[in-house]
Amino acid sequence: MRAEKKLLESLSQYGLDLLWRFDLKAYNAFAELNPRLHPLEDFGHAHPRTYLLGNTRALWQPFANAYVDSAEIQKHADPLEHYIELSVNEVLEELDVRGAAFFGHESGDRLVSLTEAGRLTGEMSLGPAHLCVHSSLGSWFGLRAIIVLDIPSDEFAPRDPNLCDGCDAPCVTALEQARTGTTPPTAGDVVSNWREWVKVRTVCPLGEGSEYGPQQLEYHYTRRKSLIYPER
Ligand code: B12
Repeated sequence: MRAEKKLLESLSQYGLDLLWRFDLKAYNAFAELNPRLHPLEDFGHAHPRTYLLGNTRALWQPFANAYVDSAEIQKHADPLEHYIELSVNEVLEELDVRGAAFFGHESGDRLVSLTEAGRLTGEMSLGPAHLCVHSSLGSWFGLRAIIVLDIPSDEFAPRDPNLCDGCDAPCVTALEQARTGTTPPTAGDVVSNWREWVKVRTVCPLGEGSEYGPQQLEYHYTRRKSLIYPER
């Protein structure tokens, strides 16, 4: 547990404030069934200690401060993704165990399904609008990476909290209204109609009080660099 505490403390300084455990073996079994996914490094353990890393709105200030201070982050095509990689890699290097990180923005052989990892944590439900939903955060959180540590662990059997049971799913109506373009939708479709896409989150009965601030919100949907400055 020492490594876990240190990991969360270090990552939180970068605004990466959510860390949930899940079973890599169960994820790898899911990946085997999906032709686009690949089983992830397990360091030779049946159940290596594995985490899903995410963030709440706490990410914005540390990220915006780092962006203002670093010409390297500023010139990167995707500053937020670059900031997350830099931060996680730095934290992993400081640990006294080996670790591997697989980021949500990677593709090809390194594509991961963070929503499946989310489901396997037992801390959230995968809602009908393809977003993971948490009892207090609603869908107001980002999922960033899977972190595997070279530490043996036990099997971990999650219990689905079934948070969407009994809900009349206003998110599905909002999703249908937001989807004006191609099937499946592209990132470009989301940018061009982003205010409608935001409603998929705001109509959820969960997550009140966890909403992103205005800049973080618009940035996540549009990736417009001019929005990156610390919120006042
Ligand atoms: C590709 C992608 C998209 C594509 C989906 C294209 C499609 N298939 O229809 C587009 C560009 C439309 C999209 C949009 C958005 N996405 Co998206 N997306 C991803 C990404 C990078 C990869 C998904 C993937 O291919 N997984 C691999 C496959 C094999 O695994 P899978 O579990 O079967 O994945 C499927 C579903 O996840 C689904 N899916 C994922 N997003 C969406 C969105 C829509 C509208 C639909 C129909 C399906 C869908 O499509 C995948 C392939 O079939 C993930 C990050 C990740 N690596 O997991 C984020 C991710 C799922 N997206 C996320 C978010 C937040 C969004 C947006 C709200 C924009 C944003 N960045 O804030 C929007 C709107 C989503 C909504 N439902 O309202 C979050 C979800 C967080 C959460 N709380 O659940 C993730 C985890 C990224 C993150 N940074 O946190 N996304």
